[in-house]
Amino acid sequence: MAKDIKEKTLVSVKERTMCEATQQMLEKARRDGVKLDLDRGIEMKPCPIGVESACCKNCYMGPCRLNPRDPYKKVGVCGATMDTIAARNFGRNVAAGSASHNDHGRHILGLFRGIIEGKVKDFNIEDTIKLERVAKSIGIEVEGKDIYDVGKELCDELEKTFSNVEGEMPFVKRAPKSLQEQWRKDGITPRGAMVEVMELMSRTHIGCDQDYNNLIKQISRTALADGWGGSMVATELSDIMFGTPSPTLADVNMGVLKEDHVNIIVHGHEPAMFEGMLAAVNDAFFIDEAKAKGAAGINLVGMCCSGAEMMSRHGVPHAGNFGSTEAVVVTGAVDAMVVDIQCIKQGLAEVAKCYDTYLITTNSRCHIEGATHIEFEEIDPRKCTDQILIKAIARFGSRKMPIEIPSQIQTGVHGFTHEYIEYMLGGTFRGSYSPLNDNIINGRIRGVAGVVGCTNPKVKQDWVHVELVKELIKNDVLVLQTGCSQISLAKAGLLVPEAAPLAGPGLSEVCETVGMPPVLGLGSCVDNTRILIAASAMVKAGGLGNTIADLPAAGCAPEWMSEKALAIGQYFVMSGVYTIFGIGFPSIKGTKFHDLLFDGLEKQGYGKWGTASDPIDIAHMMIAHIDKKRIELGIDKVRERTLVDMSDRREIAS
Ligand code: SF4
Ligand code: MSK
Repeated sequence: MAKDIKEKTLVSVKERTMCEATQQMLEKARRDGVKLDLDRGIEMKPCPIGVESACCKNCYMGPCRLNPRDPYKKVGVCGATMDTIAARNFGRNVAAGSASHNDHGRHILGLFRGIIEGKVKDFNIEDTIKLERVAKSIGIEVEGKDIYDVGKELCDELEKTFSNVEGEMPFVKRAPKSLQEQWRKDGITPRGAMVEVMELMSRTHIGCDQDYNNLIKQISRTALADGWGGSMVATELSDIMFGTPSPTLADVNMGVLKEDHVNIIVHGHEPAMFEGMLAAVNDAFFIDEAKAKGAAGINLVGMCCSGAEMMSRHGVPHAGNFGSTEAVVVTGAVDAMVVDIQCIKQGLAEVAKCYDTYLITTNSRCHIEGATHIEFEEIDPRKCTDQILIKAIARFGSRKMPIEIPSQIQTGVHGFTHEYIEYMLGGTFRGSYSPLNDNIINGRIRGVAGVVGCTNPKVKQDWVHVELVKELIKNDVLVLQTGCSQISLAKAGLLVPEAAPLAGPGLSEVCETVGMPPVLGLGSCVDNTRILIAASAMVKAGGLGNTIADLPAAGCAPEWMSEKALAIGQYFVMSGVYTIFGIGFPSIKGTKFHDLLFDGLEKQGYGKWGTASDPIDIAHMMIAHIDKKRIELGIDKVRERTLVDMSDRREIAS
């Protein structure tokens, strides 16, 4: 083990994370001489020029560094200005983020096609009602047709999400009409993901598009190709194939590991391999094999976004978010950490080696030096999953590491969807968003916030998420969550109906009446598209304006870190949402490009970006925006409500 940890230089584990289980494992790792991302995060001193995106390495005349404190004093060797450099850097981040989600969506579509064509036998169509609903939403006739014929048409239509070179992506039709028209007028309606990413990369090459006002159009089109394209395809087809989630109780945090079980963690983003593992761990043969090695059984748990998705869909326990993926290995109890794509730290290979854990990569698009690679193929999932089980069971049988499992477990309700919100608030026979809109109009619910995204070791893990959400619900703002943020709040115990008293009087009244938590978990980071659909449904239900930008709503990624997060933020902004990023933002305040993102886009009728680091400040920026929208809608005067107590009730009854 690496013995280079200098106690003097380390800050208290309590400053690195508010997750007690992760604190315990960070302490242990330090004792063991193993360095985790949470400590690497404080040691790394980021380049101050890079932080504000004032450098360019798009050609070898550079790299060119401009002065962030005096951004217009210098230009690059080619003459590129600060605005061009920042816009190109931002654009390339968005291209990578959008490419990641579209790559994910394209693989999900490939699996769906395999099922429809009968080539993939081990997966199925679980939700035929949703298949028909999604098909109808993009104009496919379903009446009287065989479900596989509808599926074939849906495949062919959704293929255009990726391969179109002209026209519009199919799911653009699901956005509010006025927003579609605005995109068309501004020339930013996404055509196909491949062409959008290709054009953005081409336009950001040296000597091409050097006007940030023109670049932002292709940046926006590429981001919209993520939210209304690949991500939405991934979410909708995953629901169709594996089942649309509905609220379910699930356990979160490292206490879900079991010392007397073979523990297998799945971490990443695409659900197919995890679904394959779920089937394999229930095979009596492997359960007997595990028992023969002295285990009480096999314990399959998730982490990060794969985990959030499987928890929503099947109630599979979840061991923690992005900030805990290395820490969990320090328990010594993880027999195999199985990964597919995205947000998998290379540092895991070293930590896994230190604790004698198998780190197993399964996807041809994501190998890690030092990890064992066992390729997962949807056409024959057991070939991969059985080998994983054999290795994990063998590791259990020869465990050498001392085991220390933190005791923390929080049970919460997960698995909300835009469909379930409609049913929950509208009822079985009148499912609609009108009751939600009514509660916003009458002021019981002040507005809706999406709080989503990663954790980032630049700051204390989970803290901004938790404090921000507490402040929002206290002020009657209903919070929708996805991704690693949802896990932060689950660990803090807010994803339960019993958290309703933490909300303000109006929101808490709605939660008590419906029996729902004030914080609704909607799944993984691709599932942010559920928020887009919910927002579109709110517009369609009426009373809250004509487009998403009119809604009393706002979004935040308090601890963002990935390029995917930037693509998500930009598609929310271009869908009409005020979107705040915590930690910081890669542009310089006062420059023209920064002003365009943080003000100009709103003046064009879209949303806008914001940034702040203090959770209470962020909450009140979001609330101020929600209140501004309430005034614009003319619903700022909260209707006088008579609160009826028990003595009133007796009087009424007598
Ligand atoms: Fe420098 Fe221009 Fe080359 Fe960028 S593209 S590295 S600014 S010369
Ligand atoms: S995994 S993108 S750390 S949410 Fe989706 Fe979590 Fe952010 Fe990755």
